[in-house]
Amino acid sequence: MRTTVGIIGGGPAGLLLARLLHRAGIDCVVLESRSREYVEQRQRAGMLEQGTVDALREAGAAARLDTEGLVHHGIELRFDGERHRVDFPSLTGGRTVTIYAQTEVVKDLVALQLAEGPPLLFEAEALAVEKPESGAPVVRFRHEGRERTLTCDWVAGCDGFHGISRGVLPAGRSYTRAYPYAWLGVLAEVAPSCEELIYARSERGFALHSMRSPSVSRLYLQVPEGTDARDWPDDRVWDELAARFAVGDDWALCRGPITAKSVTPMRAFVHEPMRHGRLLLAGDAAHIVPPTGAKGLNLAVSDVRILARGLVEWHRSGESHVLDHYSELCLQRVWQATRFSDDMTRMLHTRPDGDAFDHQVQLARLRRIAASREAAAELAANYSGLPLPL
Ligand code: RFL
Ligand code: PHB
Repeated sequence: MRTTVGIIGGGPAGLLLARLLHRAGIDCVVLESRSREYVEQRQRAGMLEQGTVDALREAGAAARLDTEGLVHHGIELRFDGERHRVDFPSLTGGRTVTIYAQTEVVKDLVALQLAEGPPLLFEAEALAVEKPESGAPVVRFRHEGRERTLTCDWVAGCDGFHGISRGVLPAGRSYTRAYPYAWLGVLAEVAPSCEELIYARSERGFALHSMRSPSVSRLYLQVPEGTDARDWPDDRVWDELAARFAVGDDWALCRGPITAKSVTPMRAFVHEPMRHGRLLLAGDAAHIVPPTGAKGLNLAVSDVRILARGLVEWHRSGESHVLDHYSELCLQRVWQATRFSDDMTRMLHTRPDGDAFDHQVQLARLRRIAASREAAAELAANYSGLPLPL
């Protein structure tokens, strides 16, 4: 097989890249190791920045997002029994965010891809990328029991944190941070108890109230690293959430049947550079952030926007100015998002070795956001999404 751009991974990064290239008349092939059912059900992100929504619109993939997405104008911070709302439009010159699950973004992109092309192969596992320094890199992959090759002009490694692409790059430099706690995430068949997301800091630990639709809630609890979800029966989850969200008024948490439960470790990772020869990494393949800032999916999309621009420029004019600066262009935004995610994580979680000093400093940070327009505006600008560097 031969194509212009070989895309490894059919998550949001790979699927959106394929769609943007297809719209620009550039052919590509997407190889996804898992089945369609698996990628469409994998529970993950829910918050889309304005720039992510715009990119999906530009890709012609926002029809359902525009009708079913929930536009949010702010978030609520809860701490010390108080609540404080951060209003995005008034602090950022009109920006909003949209709640629309990653599962739905993936379903929409897969449906378009299967209907209009370019080819998307499920259960096609990339095994290696050969000759990335040459003008014709080759992806070796396994599909329907056979080993095959895909010869490309460029290869996009969009295969997530556990993929093979990053390992093809020469050593480079990696930065990691492991946080000493994890998140227990649940999906519940109950109307959200709030109109906007609630980020709660309590002495019992962090809790987040998010949602998927007017009838489905998504909630998270900080739990110790290594927690087994089976140790958290539904009543225990609801009791702990209610205790962490408690405020001094008549707000109440609505309970309902829990349909999914999973534990996610909290870590940050950045690999530099994001390009080697004709292999370019995008999304979780190159970097991950703790989910407290809701940045992972949004960063994957901003990498892909830059990558698509570079590939379109190269295809139309033979120029590779954007591709030559791909890594620096992406990493500026990646490090800003990593910094923001780290700040939010530290401000809201209780450390197992934390003491009264840590507790007071966290509260002082939260009170500063509640009291100062400048501090709130800084949070709002980062949360709703910093501009693309081009
Ligand atoms: P993905 O989604 O991991 O997709 C990579 C795809 O590559 C496939 N693959 C291979 N295919 C072929 N050959 C191989 N050898 C392959 N190896 C792997 C995989 O099967 C997969 O389909 O990466 P991508 O596309 O870069 O997208 C990144 C996002 O998925 C991720 O950053 C977000 O989900 C992170 N995240 C959040 N991001 C946000 O922007 N907002 C949020 O609110 C948010 N909440 C979250 C999150 C992540 C979470 N977890 C579970 C880590 C909440 C949670 C709990
Ligand atoms: C989600 O809806 O899954 C979600 C929202 C905000 C976050 C993390 C996850 O910070």
